Amino acid sequence: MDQKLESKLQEFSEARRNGFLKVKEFKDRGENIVGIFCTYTPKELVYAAGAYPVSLCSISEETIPASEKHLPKNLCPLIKASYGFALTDKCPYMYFSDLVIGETTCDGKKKMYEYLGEIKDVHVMQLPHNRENKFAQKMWEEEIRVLKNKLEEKFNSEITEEKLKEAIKLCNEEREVLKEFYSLGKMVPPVISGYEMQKVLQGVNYTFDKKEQNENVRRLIENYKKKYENKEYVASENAPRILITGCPLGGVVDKIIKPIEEAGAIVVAYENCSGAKNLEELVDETIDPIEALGKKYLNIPCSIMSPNTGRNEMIERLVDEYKVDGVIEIVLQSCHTYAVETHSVRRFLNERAIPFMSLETDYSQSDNGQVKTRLEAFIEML
Ligand code: BJ8
Repeated sequence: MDQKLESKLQEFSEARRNGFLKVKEFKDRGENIVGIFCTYTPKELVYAAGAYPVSLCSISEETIPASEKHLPKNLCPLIKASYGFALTDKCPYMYFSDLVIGETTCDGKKKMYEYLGEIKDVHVMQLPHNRENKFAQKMWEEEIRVLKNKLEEKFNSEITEEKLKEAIKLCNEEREVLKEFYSLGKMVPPVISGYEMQKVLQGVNYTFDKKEQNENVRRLIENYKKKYENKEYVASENAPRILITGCPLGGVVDKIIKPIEEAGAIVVAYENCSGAKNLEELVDETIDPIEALGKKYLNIPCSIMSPNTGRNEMIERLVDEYKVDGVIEIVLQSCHTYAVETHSVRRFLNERAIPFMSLETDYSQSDNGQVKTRLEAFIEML
């Protein structure tokens, strides 16, 4: 790999750690930080309030024992880790957040926010769970207005229509660039590994200067395109092509993506929250900004919605566009909504003769061997 490309990738891989220093620097110069957990957060409002959103979804098991003093053991590791980091003050993003925004997504998260509210200033948005309900869109728009008021009050800053439109433009530009980046996965033979792709997609959760980030991602895209022209592929055109779906991957990238690619397959697309689910749809810049935010965010096809037909439709489209040979679903332990939805995804893909496997795991290392064996067996069968 050429040095420039390697150093850019390194920057994204280390974005979370580098961001720790940045966030302190920002606080020292009086900037406001808002911690967010979920793809449903309309982060445009945070920018429009003159603050910076930062992702709080914790991705290591380090603080899980501390969180289990208050939370049950059989709870999703993402929820336990997030709460654990707040409890132990070990995450600078959480520590420096002036406000934390949560949404009523799954039961575990919304109950955890009650305890988190004892440690931090937490604002919970009431998210409707049936987007087909005729009141859902209006209700969600109201929730967006309530958040707008909260941010204005908290940061003593008026969110004008102009500022909001500007923030929408900024976030759409980021989405467009990232979409172009992950579309590199369409190339046959592949020029980018799923592991590298994931590092970049996660790194952007911890960068503050979005204009600089966009330029860096554009440079990466150009570099990978050159590699394609020079026939510098990372796998052969016959390597099995994998789509990842399911829960957020942050805490299990090394456990899942590495063994898939070490077994000779290549992850070409992510349907989950670091990929298409979050980035495919833009916010409409031609209509009222609150209505546009309401539409975009309510349309996210997460399993906490019921019904959630959008997820299977998106998987089908990605399978087609990225020439996918097999779909692997990751379910974090005790995530009921994804675990229940597994049957619907399996049935949908079986009907189309698309190989599918679902894998339940957590943040620990104890099942590494078992996970690797199952992944290898699936890939061998493709
Ligand atoms: S939009 S995927 S970030 S809710 S915390 S639901 S894993 S039991 S994170 Fe999520 Fe928003 Fe949906 Fe994306 Fe399951 Fe764990 Fe709940 Fe989770």
